[in-house]
Amino acid sequence: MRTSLHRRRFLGLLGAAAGLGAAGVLSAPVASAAPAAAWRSVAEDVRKQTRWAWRDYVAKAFGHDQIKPVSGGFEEFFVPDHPVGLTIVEALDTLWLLELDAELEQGLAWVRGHSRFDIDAPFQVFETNIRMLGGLLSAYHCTGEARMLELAADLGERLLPAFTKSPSGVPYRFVNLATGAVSEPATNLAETGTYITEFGSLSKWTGDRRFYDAAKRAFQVTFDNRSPLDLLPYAVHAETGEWLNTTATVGPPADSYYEYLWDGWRLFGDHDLKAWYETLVAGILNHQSEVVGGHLWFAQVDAFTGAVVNRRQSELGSFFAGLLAEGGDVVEGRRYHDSWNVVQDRYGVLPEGIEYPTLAATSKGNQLRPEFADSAFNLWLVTRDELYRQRAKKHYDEMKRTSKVRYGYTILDDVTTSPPVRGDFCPGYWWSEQLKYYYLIFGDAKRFDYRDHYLSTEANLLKGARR
Ligand code: IFL
Repeated sequence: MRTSLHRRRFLGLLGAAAGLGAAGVLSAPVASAAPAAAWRSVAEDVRKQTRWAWRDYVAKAFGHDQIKPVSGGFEEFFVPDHPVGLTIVEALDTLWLLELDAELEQGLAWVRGHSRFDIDAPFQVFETNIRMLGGLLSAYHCTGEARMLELAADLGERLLPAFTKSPSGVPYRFVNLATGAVSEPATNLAETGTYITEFGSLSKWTGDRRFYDAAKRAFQVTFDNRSPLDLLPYAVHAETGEWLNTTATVGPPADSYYEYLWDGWRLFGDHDLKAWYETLVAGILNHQSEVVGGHLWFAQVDAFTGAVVNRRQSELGSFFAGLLAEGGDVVEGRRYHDSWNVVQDRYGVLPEGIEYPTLAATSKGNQLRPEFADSAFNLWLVTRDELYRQRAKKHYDEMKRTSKVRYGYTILDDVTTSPPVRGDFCPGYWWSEQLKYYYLIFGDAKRFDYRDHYLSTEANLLKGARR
């Protein structure tokens, strides 16, 4: 835990502005519980929606990375003309958890027959890791099928040059999967530090330490370069390890860097990662938090002076509420989720970006985002407060109301109009994230260990499958 000085200062700020008791405990009553059967029927509905959307994906876009659910077309995610079955790989552990076993077998059969990674094109290392490597590893964890681990090991090997060819150990953004050629050294925190759980699982399951060590080194380089305020700017150069800007944010492109410090500790018991998480989150709570209109937000600040750079908040930042709670800062996590809940109440579907003093939307679309449901799920796991199920239910209902189209679920281009303006695209993460969070929070999934589990930033299940 961070020092009591940090904690007292922060709670003092919250208590004064937001009516917290002396112990820093929220005074709002815990919402009353709906009968378990009512929640189970919502979970069953999630399962029905998943099966329905999967059938349309198979009919219209099977093997392609992502379906265009309005037109019934498709598009690739990593490289044009090089599908890697992204939606299938993202969906595998969700299908397993939801006990959609016929659909799971369809997906596994495609992967067995078609997945190969000797592709002569640059792939984004971060996205390939969290989506493809994580998807294959979670499929292995859930099904025990050795082929999934073989494919993961092959892919991990092809990603490794991004780390080993970098003089500093901070990974390049792109690597050619066939040749190992690296490119784009100007990178950011998320693309530097979102590897330890996938690479670490690969190390654990193959006995090859190189993956874990590469992921940890990238953390070490950036942590050692922290500012005197214990903050990290978000832009970094892979070859030198030097900062390319001075702005600190908890949103993109930094977000999952913090998540993976905590997760690396949780999954592998690495005390360095825990200490680094606590140091940096103390810096964030001390220098980035502010209460505006009774609501807790995290400003973007200059990492060296603490001066506020702007008061914009990305929807992706809402994941931080759940992370804070997981890391022991439950009061702050709850408070931050309350802030985002005000945005959900205002817009129905969260806009991609807001200016938090006014809650005005600065980016009006919504790319079918999971973060609010993700943090509701994590807060529910930590507190078991029904409030978070109710917020997740509203998220689910709003998604059904606004995003359900002929062949599945689509992104929205503008959530501020009524009805919202729809796009024509379903991101791969929807299959891995929302469907899983909803099912697990509403149901009592018998294949999921609610007490001891790990879901990655992409919600890939790397621990806690009950086979
Ligand atoms: O890929 C998803 C994942 O949750 C992440 N960043 C953004 C995506 C979802 O919004 O880490």
